[in-house]
Amino acid sequence: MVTVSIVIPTLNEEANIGSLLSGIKRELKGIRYELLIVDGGPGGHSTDSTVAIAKRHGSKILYDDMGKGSALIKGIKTAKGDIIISMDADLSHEPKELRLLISGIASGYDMCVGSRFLSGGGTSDMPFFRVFGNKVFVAMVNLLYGSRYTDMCYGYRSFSRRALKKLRLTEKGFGIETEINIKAQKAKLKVLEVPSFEKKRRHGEGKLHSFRDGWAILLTVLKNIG
Ligand SMILES: Nc1nc2c(ncn2[C@@H]2O[C@H](COP(=O)(O)OP(=O)(O)O)[C@@H](O)[C@H]2O)c(=O)[nH]1
Ligand SMILES: [Mg+2]
Repeated sequence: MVTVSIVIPTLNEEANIGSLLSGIKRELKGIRYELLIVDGGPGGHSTDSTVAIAKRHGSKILYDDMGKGSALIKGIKTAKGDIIISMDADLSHEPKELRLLISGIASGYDMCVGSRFLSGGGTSDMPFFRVFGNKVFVAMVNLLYGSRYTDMCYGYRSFSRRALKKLRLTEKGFGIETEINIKAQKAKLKVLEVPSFEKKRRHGEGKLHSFRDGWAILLTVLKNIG
């Protein structure tokens, strides 16, 4: 039977994580899966009860001290499932889309990426300048690498474990999604974009800083050339 690993990077998400994990459990009844929380960033681990709540839900806990990318890479290394899913903890990603992401891999794709810009997708969590910045990065990557993505910096995705392990990921921060898109294209992975709706973060503050992280994403786009 196919097993699924859901990898969720967290930093102070106590107000969101319980509902998220309950939602995932409801959605995945009848499927074998593991929940992997990777907690902590440059300033340390979560100082709230994120980890305690995740443990109560039966999640495995890993710790990291760098950033979202580095947390995801750690989670991916530890994941045991045939299908690996990356998901944010802030309730922006709807558990009801999980089955579509799982079906894509079960149907033979290497990677299934959620896109907010396909019909059926959307976002209520992106101010105009972020939509603009995202479109610039999408256009650059498509031009430089010959891909046809419609979205770039979105973290709701599924992968076949075998394909993902080929990518040799290194990005420590919010450049991780961009690095994955570029390396998947270079490795000629079979990629399927699926529409996804990104809801507003339910509680707490987002950790992405448009300019600092935008700069890091731009460097990611450029440094993978060649
Ligand atoms: N482990 C870890 N998780 C992080 C870090 N920064 C953000 N996250 C998590 O990554 C996910 C997306 O972060 P968020 O701040 O919502 O970014 P945004 O949605 O792009 O604005 C959430 O689950 C965060 O808790 C970090 O430094 N370390
Ligand atoms: Mg968010």
